[in-house]
Amino acid sequence: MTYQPPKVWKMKEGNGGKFAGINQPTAGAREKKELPQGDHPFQLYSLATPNGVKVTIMLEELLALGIKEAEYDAFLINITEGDQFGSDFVDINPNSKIPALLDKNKGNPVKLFESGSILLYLAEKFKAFLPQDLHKKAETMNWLFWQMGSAPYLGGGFGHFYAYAPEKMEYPIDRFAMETKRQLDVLDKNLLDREYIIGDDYTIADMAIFPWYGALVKGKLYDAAEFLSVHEYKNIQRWADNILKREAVLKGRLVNRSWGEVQLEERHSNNDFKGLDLSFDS
Ligand SMILES: N[C@@H](CCC(=O)N[C@@H](CS)C(=O)NCC(=O)O)C(=O)O
Repeated sequence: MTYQPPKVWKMKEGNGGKFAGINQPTAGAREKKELPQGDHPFQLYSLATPNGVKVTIMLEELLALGIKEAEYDAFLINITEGDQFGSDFVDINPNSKIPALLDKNKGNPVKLFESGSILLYLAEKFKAFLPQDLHKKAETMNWLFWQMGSAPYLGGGFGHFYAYAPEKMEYPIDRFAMETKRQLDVLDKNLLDREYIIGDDYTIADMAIFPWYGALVKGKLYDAAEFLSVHEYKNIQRWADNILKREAVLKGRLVNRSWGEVQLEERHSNNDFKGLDLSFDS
């Protein structure tokens, strides 16, 4: 390692690697830009990355329960084009990251950002996928917040240095591969005698964890299945296979997907899934 940090860090052209075009050390809107709005109670501005998919799975699960008040319009936010820095988006999420959700809430709108916060909001609003029992609720929260705190090591740490950084560097790849495998082992041990993350109940903890760790063990993240020996995590594999049987999950993964063979850039009703192969990439 030959790099010597200067006394004061300054942004250099291109030092954001693959995401150099969008990363800057400042926050706030970069341009005035309106967001479209549909007729449904919820307006989602997102992309089918793991953080985005958590929310679309939840919305599709709520609709599958017959909760019509959870109907939503999903609009595409193209983060490589910088849509997350438009003024309307920043007004909902000052952190400029997908997912962002607007609950029209009968004329008294609620702005929502951070996927964990959105899951919790929806679970409480519709009294679904969050057990009321004190112990079960506490455990759901534990695992929801575990996901929010852990996935940045998987994504921003391991994924960034293994898949995106302009050069392969042993130290960070080693450091974050070890941490990612430790996290996988935590999950695998937890799932040893449990069907779902907290036991018998399928909750927002499963919806938060699946798009990251389920995708990872199924070889869909960073092309890292062999490198991380994901086949060893038998309990996570079984859990992920089980979750992938849920139609709401298959639908949720597809919403705001703008790449690959099967795409659905915007979603406005259940009809939008007609004719699409929901089992893509499974
Ligand atoms: N902790 C946030 C993370 C959101 C996040 O990192 N979103 C990424 C896509 S997965 C994003 O919008 N990146 C755009 C950017 O960094 O400018 C959440 O869970 O909602």
